[in-house]
Amino acid sequence: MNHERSSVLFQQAKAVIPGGVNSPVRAFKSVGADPLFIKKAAGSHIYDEDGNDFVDYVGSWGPMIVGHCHPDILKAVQDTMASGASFGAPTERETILANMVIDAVPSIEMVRMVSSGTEATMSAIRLARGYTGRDKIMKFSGCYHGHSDSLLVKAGSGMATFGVPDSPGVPADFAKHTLTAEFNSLASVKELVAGNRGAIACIIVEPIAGNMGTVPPREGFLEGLREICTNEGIILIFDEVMCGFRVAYGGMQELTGVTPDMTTLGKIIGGGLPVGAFGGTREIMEKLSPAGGIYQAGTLSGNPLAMSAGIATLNILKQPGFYEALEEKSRAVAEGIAKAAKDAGYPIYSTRIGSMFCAFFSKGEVFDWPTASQCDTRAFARYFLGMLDEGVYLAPSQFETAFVSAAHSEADIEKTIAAAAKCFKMIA
Ligand code: HOZ
Repeated sequence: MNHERSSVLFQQAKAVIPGGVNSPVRAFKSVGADPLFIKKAAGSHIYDEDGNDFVDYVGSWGPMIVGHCHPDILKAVQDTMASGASFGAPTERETILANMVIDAVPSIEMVRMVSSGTEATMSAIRLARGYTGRDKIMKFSGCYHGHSDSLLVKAGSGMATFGVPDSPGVPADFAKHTLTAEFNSLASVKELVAGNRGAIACIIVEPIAGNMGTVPPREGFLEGLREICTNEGIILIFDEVMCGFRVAYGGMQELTGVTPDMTTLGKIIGGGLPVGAFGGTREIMEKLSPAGGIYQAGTLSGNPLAMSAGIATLNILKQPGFYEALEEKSRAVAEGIAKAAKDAGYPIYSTRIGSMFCAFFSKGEVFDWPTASQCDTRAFARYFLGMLDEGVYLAPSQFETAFVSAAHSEADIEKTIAAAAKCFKMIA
């Protein structure tokens, strides 16, 4: 496969953009290759600058649940653009999307729109601290909640990919307020709570960890967190930036019946445009400025284009049978890849919830960061490059999630499974 033009563009980018990319995992560094520069996308396919065509399982890292360039979203954005891209003043669309989010997500009675998932989690943490009057927060190793100082401690995603769980530049005085437990271990949470009684403002968790691969919660884990938080006056925050509107219309909280106090969202609710949101009970949310005293603001918050794309996307997701059809496709592709590995004599550990899945290059179960970090990342890199050669575009890291969209066809899925069979035979 020819990558000549991508290589030239990468060299040019490296001269003016650190590492040649505007977000680290995109650089393909951990799989020992140069990134592809993308020219366009349509439905379930993306096309690079050399004219290569790929079945896409990155989906812009989650937002593209209905596929690229869906006509309803295109029209909504074009119509909105014609009346102005941004005003820095309220618009009706913000209330429409807020109401759709409130109707969908069990924990949300009020919501504030922002421009990214990082902003959403950062602001949710500030609100939890301001509301409780406590400084400490708890997160889980391998979970990633964006790149704000408090949350960049033992983080997943790019941090896990590059093996640098803590970043220089985060003052130790900030990081000391972040306690880190193990995902799926209530014992580790209880121990930290016992040692910090009355000092913890919130526990923030990805209810499906999606930034150390895809790691579902074990039975009772989220329920246990709910109970601990209720008993200890700790705010429970579900970071559903990735799984919100993805695993079900009401996200993981709808699927599990566990309702947090606050929720962060992003990705899908912006239909591919920059967006984030955080919401929760009326009592907590009304502490936010200008209703209350806890400050948070943004020039492009509630941006008209992002709101329109979000409304159009949610209207598609609400159509009867949407999630059932997506579930069927996702099951077929994840199970097909796992079977291809087994048939090749190279069994993997396969996880999936809804349209989020991961092929862990591990012989044993993966249920937290210590088990995820044992994966054979070199073998993954060979698999990734092989799949790319076969026309399948996966996230360039073992520690990311694959996303299926409604646009993936039977032919896409067959092609993916055939490619996987070939790649696993090569690795075995
Ligand atoms: N943090 C994102 C993956 N979990 C990567 C975002 C990007 O590179 O666009």
